[in-house]
Amino acid sequence: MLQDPKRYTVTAALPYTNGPIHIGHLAGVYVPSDIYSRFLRLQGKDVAFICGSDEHGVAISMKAKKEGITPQEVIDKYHAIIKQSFADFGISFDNYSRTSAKIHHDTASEFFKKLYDKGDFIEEVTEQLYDEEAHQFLADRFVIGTCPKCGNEEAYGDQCERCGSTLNATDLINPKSTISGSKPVLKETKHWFLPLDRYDAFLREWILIGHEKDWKSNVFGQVKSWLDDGLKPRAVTRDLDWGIPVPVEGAEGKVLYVWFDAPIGYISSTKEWAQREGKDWEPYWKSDDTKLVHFIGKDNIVFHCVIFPAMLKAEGSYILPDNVPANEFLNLEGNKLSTSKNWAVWLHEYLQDFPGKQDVLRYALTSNAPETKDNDFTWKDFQARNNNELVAVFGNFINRVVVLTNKYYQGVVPQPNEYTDVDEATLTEMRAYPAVIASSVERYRFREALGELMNLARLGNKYLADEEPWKVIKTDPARVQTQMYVALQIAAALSVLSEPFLPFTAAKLKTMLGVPDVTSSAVEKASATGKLSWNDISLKTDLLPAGSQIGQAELLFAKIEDDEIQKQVDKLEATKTTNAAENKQAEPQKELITYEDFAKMDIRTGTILEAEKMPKANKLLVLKVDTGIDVRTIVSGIAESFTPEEVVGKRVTVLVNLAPRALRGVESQGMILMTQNSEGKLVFVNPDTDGVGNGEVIR
Ligand code: B3M
Ligand code: ZN
Repeated sequence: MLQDPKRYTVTAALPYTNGPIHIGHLAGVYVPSDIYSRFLRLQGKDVAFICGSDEHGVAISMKAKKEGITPQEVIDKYHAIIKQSFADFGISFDNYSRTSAKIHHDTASEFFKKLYDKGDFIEEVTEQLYDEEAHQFLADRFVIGTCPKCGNEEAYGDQCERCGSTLNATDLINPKSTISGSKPVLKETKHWFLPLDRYDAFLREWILIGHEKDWKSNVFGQVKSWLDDGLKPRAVTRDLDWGIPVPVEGAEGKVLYVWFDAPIGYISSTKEWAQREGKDWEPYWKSDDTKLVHFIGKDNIVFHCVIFPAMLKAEGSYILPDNVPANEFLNLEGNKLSTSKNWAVWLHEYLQDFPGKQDVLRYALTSNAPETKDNDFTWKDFQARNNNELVAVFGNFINRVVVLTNKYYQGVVPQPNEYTDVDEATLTEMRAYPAVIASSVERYRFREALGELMNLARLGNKYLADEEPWKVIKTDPARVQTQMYVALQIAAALSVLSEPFLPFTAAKLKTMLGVPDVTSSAVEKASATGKLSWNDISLKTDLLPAGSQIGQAELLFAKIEDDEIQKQVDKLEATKTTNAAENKQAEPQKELITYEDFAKMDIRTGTILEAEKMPKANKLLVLKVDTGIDVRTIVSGIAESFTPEEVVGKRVTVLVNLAPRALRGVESQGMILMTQNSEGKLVFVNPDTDGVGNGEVIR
C-alpha cells in the first residue's frame, strides 16, 4: 500500500449510457467513491475524482435496436440524464467525460497502436459465433448461454454477472443469439488478442503477494480464482459497427472491445480535466507517488484487477491501482436490480419524488452498503433510517442546540465557565472522531465510518439529555453557558465531519452555525483564516468561538410518512407487471416442422368439469374434462398455480390425441395447453369466444 501519496487519482466505474443510474450503481460505486474523494479533499489532498459515460459496447447497440433509434441518440439521451443526476445528487467528480469524445478515441487508439507496434498483441484468425439470420458476428451481449463456470443460463458472451467470470463467447454452453434467437454457427474472423497468460507471473507477484493484506477479500478471492483458473489470450477487438475503429491496416469493420477502450476512458477523462484546469495529467497516471484507486461493482473486478493492469503493464509508462475496493451487489425489495427489467429505483426519479432529500438516500445506501456481501434495499428501511436516525438523532440534536442558543443567548455563542469532568470527557471524546472516522474511510469501510459519525451525534444528544440545560437554566445560568458552549462545539464538529457523507446537510449546518465552508483548495488557508478543516476538530479548542453569531434553527431532516413510502412500493409493483411484459424476451421459435407434422395433432376446445389434487403430488391436479368427444381424465401440472375449485368450469384447449400416460397410477388421456402471463404465472389458453362449444377442432 502506497504510504503518504502526493496525489490521488480516484476513478468511478464509467456507467453504460444504455439507461439511467439506479440505487445499485450508487451504493456500489458512486456514493463510496464520492465519500472517499470528499474526505481526501478535506484532508487537503490533491485529488482527481474521475468518471464519464461508457458509450460503446453491445449494450448500447441493443438499446438502440430496441428503441428504434441510433446508438448516438441513445448515448446522447442517457449521457445527459446520467451526468445531470450525478451533479444533482452531489457526486463531486472533478471531471465527468464520455468515451464518444474525440479525446478518448485518440487516447484509446494511441494506446492500442503502441501495444500493436510493440508486437504485444497476437493477431489470429479464429472461429467466432455468427448469426446467419442477422448476418452478424455475436460477441458480448449479442449472445447468451450457460456459463461454464457456474451454470448461469443467462451469461453473456464476455461475462457472467452471477459469478463474475469473464468469458469468451465460444465458452458458452448452448449459445443463443439475442438478436434473432437462433443458434449461432462458427465463422472465421481475424482479431487481435492480448496474451494475458504472459502477465501471469507479474499479476501473481503484484496482487497475490503485494496486495493480499490490503485488498478486500471479495476482490482478492475473485482475482485469485481467476488466476488459478489459468489466464488465456483475450480478444481486444470486435466485429461491430459501433465503437472505436481498430487503428491498424486490415481491420475494416472492426472496433476496439469496449472493455479495452473503457478503462482507458479514465485516462482520457483525466486529460480532459487537466487541460481545463491547466494541469499536467501525467503525474496522476504515471508518478509513483500517486495513489490510484478504482471504485467498481464486483462484476467489474477482473477487468480492473487483471485485464486493465495487464494493458497498463504492457504499455509500460503507467502506474497500477493501489486498491480496487469493489462492492458487492445491492438488491431491491428482495429482487436483483435490473436496468433491462426496469426493476430499479432510478436516481433521476428519486430526485423528483424526494426533492432536497439527496442526503437521506446517501445515508440509507451507505448505512446499508453491500461492502462485503450482497444487501437489500427496502423502502421501509429507507424510511426507518430517515425517521429513526437522521431525524431522531442527528436532526434532533442540532435542533435543540440551535433553538436553545437562540432562546437563551439570541444566537450568540456563550462564554464557557469552568469545565466539569463530564465536559472535559465529552470534548475529549469529540476530538477523537476525526481520526476514528478517517481510519474507517481510509480502509474503505464507509458504513463503519458513517456509524461513527452518528455516534458523535449520539454523544451530543446524550450530553444534553444528561446535562438538561433547560432545567439548569432556572437555577444556574452560568453552568448552562458552559453546557451550551460544549454542545455547540459538537454541532460544529458534525458540520465538518459529516461533509463526505451528507454534503447537503453539512452545507446547511455550516450556514446555520456560521461555520465557514471549507473546500479542498482552501483548506490550508482555511485553518489560517479561522475556517474549520477536518483536523481542526481534533486540534482546536474553540471550533465555534464564544461571541460568534449563529443563525435560526431550520429542520435538517423531515419525517417521511407511510403514504410516501407506499407510493414508491406501489410504483415498483406496477413496474413489475407492466414492464415485465414489455421487456419479456419471447421464447425463440423452435425448429421448422411440416404441415403434415402439425396435422397429426388433434387440438379441441373443452371444459373442466371436475378437479381434485393428486394425493402426495403437490404439482398435479386430476381433471375430468369434457372434450366434446367424451369426458376423460387428464392429469395436469398446475396445482401450484390453481386450486381445484378455481379450475372447475374453465374453458380449455386440449391436445386430445396425445398417447395416454400413467402419472402416479392415474392414466392421463391428453394435455391441457397452458401459457404464462407477464408475471410468469400459468394461465389457460382459453378458447372462450362466443358460440364455440366443446369438441371444436383448432386448426
Ligand atoms: N461500463 C459498467 C458495467 O459493467 C462498465 C464499467 C466500465 S469502467 C471502465 O455496468
Ligand atoms: Zn457464471
